[in-house]
Amino acid sequence: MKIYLDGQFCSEADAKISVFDHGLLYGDGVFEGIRMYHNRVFKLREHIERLYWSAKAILLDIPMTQEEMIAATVETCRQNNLRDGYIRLVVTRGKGTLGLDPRKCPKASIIIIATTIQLYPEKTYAEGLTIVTVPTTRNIVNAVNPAIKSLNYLNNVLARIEANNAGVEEAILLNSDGFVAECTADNVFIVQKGKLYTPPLSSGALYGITRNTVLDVARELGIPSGEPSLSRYDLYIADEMFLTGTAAEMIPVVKVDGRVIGTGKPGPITAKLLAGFQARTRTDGEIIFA
Ligand code: PXG
Repeated sequence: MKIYLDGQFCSEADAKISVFDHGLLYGDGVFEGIRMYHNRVFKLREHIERLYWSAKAILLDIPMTQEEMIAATVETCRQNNLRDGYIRLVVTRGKGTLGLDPRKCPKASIIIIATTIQLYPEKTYAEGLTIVTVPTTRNIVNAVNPAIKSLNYLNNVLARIEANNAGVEEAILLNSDGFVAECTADNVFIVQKGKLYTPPLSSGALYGITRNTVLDVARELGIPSGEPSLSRYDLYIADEMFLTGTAAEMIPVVKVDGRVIGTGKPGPITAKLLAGFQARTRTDGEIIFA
């Protein structure tokens, strides 16, 4: 595996950062997870834009332009001879002192890892996930805003531990008002009487790129959609439910907190949206090998 680290490609063994990097010491940095499908980096421009928005929000200066970052990401896929797979892009505050003041970190570090991933077995996509809501609440927007894709994922890790303790693969986090925000690494959708709903961005959900894609596909298919506040009750009485995320893609949910969703099987509107999503992965994104 060849890893991009600060402008150079190196082996995994040589891809090292300082123990004084504030990404490690304080979770001070930002990241993206991106997919390649069929020789294209899916929605690369959108991911890079969001990375720079996250960096802007924490006043982190990324020492290259968005176009250069796009080129470096595509080149990392080429160096690893990958046409399908998963990219993890990390920008840390860089090496500093043991104090947390970011002014002591003169230069951000950029890491690009391109590899393969399968988050869930095929069976789970066919049969659907069982999930639970967990006690850990989504970060409030005026603390570390959950819209920032920061290296501070401890809130999400805690929720994932609670899912593990409950014997399930994902967790629904509610916001401090008690409404559904999202899962630990995915946005949430439900279908009710032919309409598609997902929590609003103000709920504390990430501005998900897969979420946006699914809303676009719904518009294209003429499926009405809305972004109202959703409570656990709304999930329990949904006809269909699924999660969206770059790594998980679109995954059906068939049980929440012991309540069977709809028929207990992935639903027909989920299937239509999935087909539309898969079609887009063939045509949308930067080409890797010309
Ligand atoms: N919510 C959160 C909190 C996320 O971190 C999503 C939603 C989905 O967003 P996109 O833009 O990918 O549709 C994410 C995605 C993983 C993994 O391994 C995924 C994410 C972060 C960390 C790990 O599945 N991000």
